[in-house]
Amino acid sequence: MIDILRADITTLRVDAIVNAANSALAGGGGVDGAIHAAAGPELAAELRRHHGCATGSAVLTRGYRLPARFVIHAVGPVWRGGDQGEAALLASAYETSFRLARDEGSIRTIAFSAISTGVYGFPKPAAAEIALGAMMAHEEEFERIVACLFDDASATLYRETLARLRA
Ligand code: AR6
Repeated sequence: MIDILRADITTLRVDAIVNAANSALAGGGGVDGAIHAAAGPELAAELRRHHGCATGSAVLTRGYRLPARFVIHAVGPVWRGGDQGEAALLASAYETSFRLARDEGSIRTIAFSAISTGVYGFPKPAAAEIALGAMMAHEEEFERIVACLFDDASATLYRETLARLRA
């Protein structure tokens, strides 16, 4: 089941949430900043042991003070006009996140932020297609997959895109 929610991802009671991180895994603004603030300083301490993460990949940590037990820190691409492999890198960030979640073994419910669509500038309609395409491909492996959007316009865009992809 794919659910589209307008919510602050740090409040969701799911097994894992997927963060929009940077390749230094250094924390930052946006959803990353909100997740670090809610999880507490232990999250940054665990991330320091990873020495970064390539664009298009992801790492899994515990959730500490979050309601979610795990955080998957996915690194999406910065949008540079679309001819720098951005679409494939964004798809890879989703695929790696799903693989880490499946390999962990106990994750049945997972919520994704809209990776790369904030300060990284990925056009939202194209990002929605990539995100929802990946979610549909993995739908049977999880009890619940949440697409978590932070504003009403994005939630509407995702609902319309999902309806189109399912048609
Ligand atoms: N819950 C859910 N979604 C949120 C929240 C929240 N609390 N806050 C923001 N969003 P961004 P990026 C949405 O900029 O583009 C950071 O500094 C927001 O509306 O957080 O991948 C990192 O450290 C947007 O649609 O991530 C990186 O350096 C989406 O989250 C860089 O930004 C992603 O926006 C990553 O940029």
